[in-house]
Amino acid sequence: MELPVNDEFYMSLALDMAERAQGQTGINPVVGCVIVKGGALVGLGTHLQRGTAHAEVHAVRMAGDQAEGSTVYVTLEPCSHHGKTPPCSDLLIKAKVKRVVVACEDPNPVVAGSGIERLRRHGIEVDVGVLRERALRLNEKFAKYITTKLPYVTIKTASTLDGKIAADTGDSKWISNAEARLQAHALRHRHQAIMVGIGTVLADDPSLTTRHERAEGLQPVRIVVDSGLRMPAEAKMFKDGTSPIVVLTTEQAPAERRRMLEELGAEVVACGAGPRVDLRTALEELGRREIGSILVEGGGTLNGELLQARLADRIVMYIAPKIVGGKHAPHNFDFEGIRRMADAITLNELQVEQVGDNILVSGKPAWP
Ligand code: AOF
Ligand code: ZN
Repeated sequence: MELPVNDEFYMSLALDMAERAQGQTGINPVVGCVIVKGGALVGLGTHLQRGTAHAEVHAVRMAGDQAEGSTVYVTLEPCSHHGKTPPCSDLLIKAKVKRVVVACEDPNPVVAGSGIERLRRHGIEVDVGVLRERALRLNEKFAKYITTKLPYVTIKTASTLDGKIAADTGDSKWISNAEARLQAHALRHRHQAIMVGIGTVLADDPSLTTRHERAEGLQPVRIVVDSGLRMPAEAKMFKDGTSPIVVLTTEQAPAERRRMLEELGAEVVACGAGPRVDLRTALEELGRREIGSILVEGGGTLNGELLQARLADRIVMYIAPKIVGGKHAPHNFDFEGIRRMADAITLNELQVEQVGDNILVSGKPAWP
């Protein structure tokens, strides 16, 4: 199909580039930039890593003299502040570009519209909102972190039709199909950390690494919620040394267990006086360590506690067409439960998709 050559045509290219950089910019957003002059592409740029050049810098450099009088497509409002790099709006002004098309405003309070304003003040035509929804979606994690300093929390589950994440016996290999499990690894790749409860470590001894054909080098931080510090020294996680391990516990945790885990290389963080890990404090602590997004891979207790504490931003559920029963088989969301249906947690912006014979349901939880 021939795509019409219009603003969306170029903005979607900028968004495609940004999309591919997901998972490698840390707490920074992913941003793409495309420069067009006289109906031809003259510059392309993507923000690749925190601390390195912004998307506009790469694109303007590539365009060289052709930036003058050009149209610049950028997926996020050009910045106006001196962060780790100088302001992009000044760069575009200096390059004498004619028009800037922006997909969405920068939610960063130090920018928040001031980049657009600065461009306009210098006589540059600015249009905002081309493919806005897609751009917002792309930087949801960044938006949450930069406005709250709390990491964006995605809960991912794989359950049976009757909501179980294992059989009565504990057997859980496998519930979801191979394609769904591959997607789960891609999801890991797009988060800065993976979080599990100690129950999952004791039951499955997971390595919590991203096994993806072309993403070997980029491993999320591994976080274990472990109130009583039951984490065993033999855990597989300690063996591979691929990425940092953070163990979240309470001030009541036994000092000698703490020392043992620290000697194995884990960072142990006390979150509240106990007896359970205070999850809100935990997220604050992780935010302070510049962890801006977390993929929670259960089990049911941690998932349930996060829901109850209203700390989940997105839920992604793979549901397999299996029914396993069992009174004691663990559920994907284990918590006390609501009393009236009117108090149920609901999913907004629901998306339903079929992944082979599995069903993928995702959305944003909302509390009444
Ligand atoms: C842009 N283009 O490509 C990106 C922007 O510490 P710094 O200098 O990297 O600044 C980070 C902030 O800059 C980040 O929080 C966000 O507000 C903006 N990111 N802006 O014009 C880009 N990555
Ligand atoms: Zn910038």
